Amino acid sequence: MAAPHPCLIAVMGPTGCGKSSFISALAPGAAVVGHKLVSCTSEVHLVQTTIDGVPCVLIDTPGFDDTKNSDTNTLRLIANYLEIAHKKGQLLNGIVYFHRITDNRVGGVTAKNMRMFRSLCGDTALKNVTLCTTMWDIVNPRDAEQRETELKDNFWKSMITAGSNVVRHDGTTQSALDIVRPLLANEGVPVQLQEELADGVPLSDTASGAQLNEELRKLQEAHRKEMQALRVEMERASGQKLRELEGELKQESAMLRQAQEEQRKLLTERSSELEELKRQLQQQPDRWCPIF
Ligand SMILES: Nc1nc2c(ncn2[C@@H]2O[C@H](COP(=O)(O)OP(=O)(O)OP(=O)(O)O)[C@@H](O)[C@H]2O)c(=O)[nH]1
Ligand SMILES: [Mg+2]
Repeated sequence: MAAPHPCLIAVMGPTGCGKSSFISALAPGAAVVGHKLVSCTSEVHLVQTTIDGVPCVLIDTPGFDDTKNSDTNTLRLIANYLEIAHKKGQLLNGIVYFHRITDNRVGGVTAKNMRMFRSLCGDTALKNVTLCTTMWDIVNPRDAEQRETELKDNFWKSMITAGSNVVRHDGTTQSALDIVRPLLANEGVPVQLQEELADGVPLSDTASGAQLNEELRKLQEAHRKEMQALRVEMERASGQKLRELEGELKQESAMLRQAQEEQRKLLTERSSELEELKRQLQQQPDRWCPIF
């Protein structure tokens, strides 16, 4: 008889919010925790462990706005892993989405990560989602509680209504276990991205692909506006100031090209990447759970 599927838990959220630390608390030494301003996890990492006797695979993912990887690469990577697992009939028993309670507003990168997560997850899988806040130890408790209430009443309201849970993680193994234990009993669900890919929808046309496309369009618009403003300023500048503005214009122009390149890359076929990933996964030495 085939071995039962292990429990599959994806860990997602912006860079530096404590995803790998959480996994390390459950499987010491298995995940790489960052200590610098740059992103640490730029690849998807699979961590195998046993929790209360239940074999588990934890998927450590990079966040969008990773300093080492483009958002397009991040989405492609996550999509490749999720597609392979789905094809093998392995659904997600839990998805833990991380958020730093130290963030005093949900804007920029934090908001982008939430939008990307929502479009990737869809609605059906929300019952298996745990929204987990970290960094409670370095924030004024009253401010943090106020932010948590705001998240629950606003940004996370529809997710909570659809069955998502909100928890606090204090960094300890006990806290990580308390968060994961309820997920072990969940029935697996596909996320929207997996269903779309299984239906043959190209990544760029999936909800998360379309969301990323929109993020890249807005980014290009912002760079174009900035370049326009710099050109106006340059007309009145001379000497050192002019050279500085020319440098800034060059930088903006490079960032615009990069965003355009990312948009193009979103459209390119993934079949060879998928084959390469399958080959790599099959070569893993201790494949006690053939999910991937
Ligand atoms: N004070 C405090 N620091 C934390 C907490 N959780 C994580 N950290 C620290 O935050 C930094 C980033 O943590 P990681 O676990 O690497 O974050 P990540 O989400 O995996 O980041 P990426 O891999 O870059 O996406 C590390 O220095 C951790 O030690 C927490 O609850 N409180
Ligand atoms: Mg990490």
